[in-house]
Amino acid sequence: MRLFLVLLVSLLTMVGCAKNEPVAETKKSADEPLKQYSLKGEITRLDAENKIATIKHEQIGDWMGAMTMEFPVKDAADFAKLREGKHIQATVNVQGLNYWVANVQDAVEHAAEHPSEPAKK
Ligand SMILES: [Cu+2]
Repeated sequence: MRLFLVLLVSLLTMVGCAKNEPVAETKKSADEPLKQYSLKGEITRLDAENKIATIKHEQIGDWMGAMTMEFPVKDAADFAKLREGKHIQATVNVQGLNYWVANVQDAVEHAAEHPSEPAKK
């Protein structure tokens, strides 16, 4: 009986350890649902080595207000479309704490608004 208890305790300990493996940190963002927002802004700086664009952007849905910040651009073809001073529209993918820009296009003139876009909360 005592042997059984010892085995049970060590088994439980192992299970406990397995649960606490450091997978949690990387898993967190990947498990989050992917959200997509449309972005409009002007490229103010490009870091070709790290494929990071600094974009002075307008309000991005309910994600963030207008500001200038750096965005990773994962796709090389998208990054190749970027020029400093250029106005673009694109999609911002947001997943947990990660975000990146995709679907880069030349900005459409200001007349085109987004009346069909529902207010998401
Ligand atoms: Cu921002």
